[in-house]
Amino acid sequence: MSDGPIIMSDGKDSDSDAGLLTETKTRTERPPLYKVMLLNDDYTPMEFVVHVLERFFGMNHAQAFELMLTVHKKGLAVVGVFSHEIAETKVAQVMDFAQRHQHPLQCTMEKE
Ligand code: TYC
Repeated sequence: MSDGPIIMSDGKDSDSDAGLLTETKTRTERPPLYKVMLLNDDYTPMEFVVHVLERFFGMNHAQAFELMLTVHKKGLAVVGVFSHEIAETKVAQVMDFAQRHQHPLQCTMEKE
């Protein structure tokens, strides 16, 4: 007489999952992105804003001039989209540079 499966009170044999693999699907979320924005004001010279866009946002002169005019006309514009750490660095660099030149230029960031 051979030993058969041990039958449990719930009707399943004790080894019913033998050989099954446990697959866990892990969702990898992308880190959030942040818009960096420049705000218009009445005092910061246009050339200074163009210089900021060239220096900290890697734009050529024509791109920088066009975006400066957009901020001037619309009140604000997104000048780049970055990870949280890079966005914070850009904002700090622009704010520090403006303050050192005594211009009231404002730069902010916002979750996309
Ligand atoms: N409005 C400013 C002027 O007429 C120019 C300016 C543009 C200032 C963009 C800030 O983010 C700015 N001199």
